[in-house]
Amino acid sequence: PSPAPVCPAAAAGASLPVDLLRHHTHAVAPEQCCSAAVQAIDAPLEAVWSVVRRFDRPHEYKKFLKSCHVILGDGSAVGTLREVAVVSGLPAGTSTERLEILDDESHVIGFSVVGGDHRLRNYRSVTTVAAAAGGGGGTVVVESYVVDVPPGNTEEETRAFVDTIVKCNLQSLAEISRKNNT
Ligand code: A9S
Repeated sequence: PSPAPVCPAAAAGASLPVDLLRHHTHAVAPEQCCSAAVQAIDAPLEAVWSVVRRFDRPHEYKKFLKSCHVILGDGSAVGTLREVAVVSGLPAGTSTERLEILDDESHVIGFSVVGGDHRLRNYRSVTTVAAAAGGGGGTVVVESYVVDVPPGNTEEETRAFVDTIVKCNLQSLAEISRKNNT
């Protein structure tokens, strides 16, 4: 395969230290698209990370998911597979996802979609959690992704669909993290 271009999603996390920023720099093949979302959260890093790091419990904050079962691995080792069930009303039933990175020191988690009955082929995302600059005790979460553009859809449509889901998830994460902290 020819060398893939680098995703400009990295720009969205521009205020991150470079060691985190590199996790948001994705190779993007032709017929793929990528993007990133940033969420400031009014809760300490550990309150946010304790929710995000649970690869076995994504439905705790992702409201489009109704359940999750670990089908291979222990839930926190790279290579762990989970199968999530999607709430009704979405063009999907289940998704099979592989844990690609879980770093409790740098606060990085990433997974890839390896199967399921939905249209987001080769979805891959990375989420980083960092203390907000300025020492106010807040947290900044950056989530970036790359995915195949489904046949019949445009890049813009795909980004709009996925961005909506990712932003909803991050808002829900903010709410739960604040609650956990009070
Ligand atoms: O779960 C995530 O972190 C992010 C996304 C974009 C998940 C998308 C999804 O789970 C649905 C919500 C079901 C939408 C998948 C894999 C496919 C969809 O069509």
